Amino acid sequence: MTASAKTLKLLFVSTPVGPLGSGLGGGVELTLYNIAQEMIRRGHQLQIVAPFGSTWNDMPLVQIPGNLQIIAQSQERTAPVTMPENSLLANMWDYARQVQADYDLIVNFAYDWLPFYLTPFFHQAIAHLVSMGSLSNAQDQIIKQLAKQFPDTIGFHTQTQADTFALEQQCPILSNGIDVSLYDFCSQPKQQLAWVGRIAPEKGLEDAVAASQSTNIPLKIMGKIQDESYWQQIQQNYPNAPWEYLGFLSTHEMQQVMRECQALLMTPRWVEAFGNVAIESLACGVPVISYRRGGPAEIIQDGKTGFLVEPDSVPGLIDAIARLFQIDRKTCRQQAQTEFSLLALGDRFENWFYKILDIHG
Ligand code: HBI
Repeated sequence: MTASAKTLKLLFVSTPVGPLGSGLGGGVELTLYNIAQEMIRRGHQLQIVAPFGSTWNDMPLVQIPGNLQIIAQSQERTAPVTMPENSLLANMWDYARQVQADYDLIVNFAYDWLPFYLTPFFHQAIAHLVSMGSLSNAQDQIIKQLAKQFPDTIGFHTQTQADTFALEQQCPILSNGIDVSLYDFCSQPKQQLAWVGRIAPEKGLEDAVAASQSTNIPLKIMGKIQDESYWQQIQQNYPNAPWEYLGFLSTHEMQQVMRECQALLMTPRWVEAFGNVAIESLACGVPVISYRRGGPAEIIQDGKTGFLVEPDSVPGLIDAIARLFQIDRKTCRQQAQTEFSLLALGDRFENWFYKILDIHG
């Protein structure tokens, strides 16, 4: 450890939509876990403020009770900020307020109004990792307001995602990363496709099922069912599609299925902030076929590590599936290893933290 690269005392405050390990937190759960793991490996001290019932027993958690926050993507753009009684979000941030003097930096992983609003009331620095694109006017406004005061403290995953907030300031773009060693390369896939993600309208699963029905290539579906009626509707609309739902799997189990697929299909209806599943797929050597929308459009090297398709075009997906022979699966794995490793992720986040604290690494 060089003299200037200081050991930090970090307090990570989780997303309040579900216990860590439940899958309800979507991509931000994996992001939080990976950054925490890498900061600990680098010798920083870390505490994670997590919802009660979190199951990450290999991480330093403080579990806070309270009622979950409504997921932001189910709200209207003009929806007012809502707080349930005995709000978990409020309880987590009251804890953070009480212990803030014990830490050099607090890092917020919630896509909620409160932590952004509270920032000027804290005497400790707070970094915000914005985990989704623009969804509501109230959230846009509070992010805009904070970006004016502390532009270095608002981090995004991709420029496309940051652009949805139309900020005047240029804020840090952090990409994302995974522990590539957890994903096993496979050179000879089976005749099957993968779709991985929260089963909810913004993820556009129906298009992947439609493509599976048209090509008659089996589709392995993995992820948390967040919207049951949406899932039921898909099953009714595509009764003959050869899909199989495998549930919400651990990273190890998911990659065991993913790696044997010809491709991952990504069908986002919204501007996906990043798309963790895209780099998980690349790590397995699996090309990604995705709508040219949001994070995946900045990750996939069109024609080299997958294909970018006209948004919402099922024929586009089918055409890309027919061209998969053009992709060298080893190139996919290599991109994950160079751009999206834990080392690359850790450098980006550590440099962000040092910059906020004005420590020159
Ligand atoms: N909704 N209100 C709210 N707060 C969050 O932190 C949140 C969310 N919806 C989804 C979500 N976080 C994560 O799944 C994404 O950030 C990836």
